[in-house]
Amino acid sequence: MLLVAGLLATLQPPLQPPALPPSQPQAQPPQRPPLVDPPRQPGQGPEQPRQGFPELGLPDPPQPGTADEPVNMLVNPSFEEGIEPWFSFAERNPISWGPFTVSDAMPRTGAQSAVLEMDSSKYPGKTRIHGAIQEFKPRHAPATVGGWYRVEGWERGTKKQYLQAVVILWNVRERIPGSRGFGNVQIAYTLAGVEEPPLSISNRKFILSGPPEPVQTEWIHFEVHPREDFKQQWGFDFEDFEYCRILFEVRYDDHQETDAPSRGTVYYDDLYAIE
Ligand SMILES: [Ca+2]
Repeated sequence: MLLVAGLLATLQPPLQPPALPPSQPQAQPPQRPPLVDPPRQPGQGPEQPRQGFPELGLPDPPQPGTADEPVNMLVNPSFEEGIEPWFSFAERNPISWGPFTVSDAMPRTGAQSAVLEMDSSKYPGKTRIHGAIQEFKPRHAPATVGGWYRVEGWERGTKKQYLQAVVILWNVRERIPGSRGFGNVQIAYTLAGVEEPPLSISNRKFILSGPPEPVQTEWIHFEVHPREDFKQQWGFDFEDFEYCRILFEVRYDDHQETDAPSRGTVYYDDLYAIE
């Protein structure tokens, strides 16, 4: 109907607006408060993509702004500038890691998103991780980390095949309660694909969320609260560490040669980390 109305409107001669006296003052509409950004909304859930309907979509992700607004510590969070400064370990650790790309195939906002293509038939080995990584130096673990992911072509080949976001405090120089000398602490938030912790790593705590099988062909919002979780998991509010590393991943572990292929394409877009 809108299209028809638009066509009709283009066919009709434009109506002349009534002339107003030039000196008549116009009443100003009241200023509305800014819309609340999605990162401030707790929880997670499916969300309709806004592709093609930007004027009807959700508010934009947080941008660096005034002191009252949360500042996203991730640079290039919507992948509009390409890959940098995101990176992966595909070159440094090709035994376990695979690459990711940035493309215009499936943006959530803007023109691009990160693309993680998992396909066990292309790689040997039991473990394969595709992840987009960024590092920064906050004073504490970030209070809030979130963003959107989208899964397509999910084929389960093994039980441990999942999406997760990992927050690592690197080279903690404080005494870590309950530990025996390791220098970094991690929380892995599973986002979809597993119902129990997929690995046992002494300095990594898992916090499980999301469905056992990922929702497909929809952008899914996720949001977690690492600072509170680090305090709960370790009983300590870490402050003296070298930097924080965040990884947004899709991966599999313990994939056997006799298993069916593990496949899936995962897009990430509009990621954020707020101190
Ligand atoms: Ca984008």
